[in-house]
Amino acid sequence: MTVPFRFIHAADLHLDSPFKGLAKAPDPVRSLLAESTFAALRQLTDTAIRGQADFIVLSGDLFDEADRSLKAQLLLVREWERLEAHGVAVFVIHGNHDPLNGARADVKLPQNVYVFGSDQMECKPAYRRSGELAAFVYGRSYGTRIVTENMAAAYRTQPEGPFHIALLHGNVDGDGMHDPYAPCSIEELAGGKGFDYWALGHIHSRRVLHEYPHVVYSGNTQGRNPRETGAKGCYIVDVTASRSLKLTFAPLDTVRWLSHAASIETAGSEQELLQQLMSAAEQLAEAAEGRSVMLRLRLTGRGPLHRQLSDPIIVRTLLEQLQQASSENEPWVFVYDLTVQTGAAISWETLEEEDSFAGELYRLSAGLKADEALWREFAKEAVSPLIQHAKLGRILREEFDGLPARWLEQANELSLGMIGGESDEADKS
Ligand SMILES: [Mn+2]
Repeated sequence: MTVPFRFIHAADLHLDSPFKGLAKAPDPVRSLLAESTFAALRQLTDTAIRGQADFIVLSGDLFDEADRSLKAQLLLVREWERLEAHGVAVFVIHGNHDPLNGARADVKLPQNVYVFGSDQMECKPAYRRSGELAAFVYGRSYGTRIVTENMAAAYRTQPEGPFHIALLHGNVDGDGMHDPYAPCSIEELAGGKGFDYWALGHIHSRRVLHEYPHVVYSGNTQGRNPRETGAKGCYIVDVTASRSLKLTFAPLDTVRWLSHAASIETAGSEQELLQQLMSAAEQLAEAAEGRSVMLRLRLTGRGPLHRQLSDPIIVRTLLEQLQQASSENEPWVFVYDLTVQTGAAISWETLEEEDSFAGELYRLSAGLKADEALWREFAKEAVSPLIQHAKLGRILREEFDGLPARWLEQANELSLGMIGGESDEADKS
């Protein structure tokens, strides 16, 4: 038996992230993004106070830079003081973005905050706000930016603890998208080490890797780039007297990054497509529940507009129109990118039988597709007149064996799309 309690697990706050590459975005977009990591921090405090959490664990990368910005440090302390006033303790480890050897101002932390050192794993008791012992919290910070040893290997539980929460900033099971810091395996964490909850940081997408014992990445608190899509926030963890756990995700983000695929199938004109995209953006904004949205739109599918969309001026104009329609009032939707992945409205079945140039081209490419050596030879021959060209020649003299196979598919799509467009024009005249 243990006393029931509630804690919050968050990680990777990356306070004061710079949001590079948005020089062309309008001012309201850039300023809301610049403040978004701080807004998420305030939301975290509010969530803890409103939800009457007993304590918070933060699993590394609180700051974006090892040399912490003064603003980030001061705002963090202000939020921690708010938590102190409500009797909420905070347990912190630092990660690869904010190791303990980074430069910082001489900022005094309030009494309710404990920052784990980097020499070895330490253990601290965590109490309910009413005073009873709830759990033991274990952690170890990064001393320097790069930690390639398995930190978890040296984690040990203290026998008298009622519930064991381990804070670890690291890469479980070698996620190739993230640096291989403090590597360890899920078997190791979920196996007989005796911890009840591994509060992980480092991987920015939210994942529950195991239950009983729980091995959990809370993900970061605010998306920071096009790869970090969807809701971002923290887990509220309720532990009952019988030691069963309930995890509730609480979103903390103020700006949400989304990627949306829109088919061009039913759009008969550019104007119609623009209308469809605008209403798609509106729906996504509604689903974001009052948050602003950074939106990438991907045009997909086959349709009559395919040929027009191969013109970059048309795509840019559509994007400008979408951008003008948004980002004026908060919450805004800012379409930062419009990607075209469409195909021509071609009926492959008809083409296969068709007695036409397009039909012949289709049959040729179908034949080449079936024989890889043949299409590479064909490609080589097709570009041979360009070999004499000063710059192109250098590229073309390279190995043809290394050409990606999708090029054949793309060439097929492109050439048939162009021919299809021409015959459309002919029909109209
Ligand atoms: Mn991080």
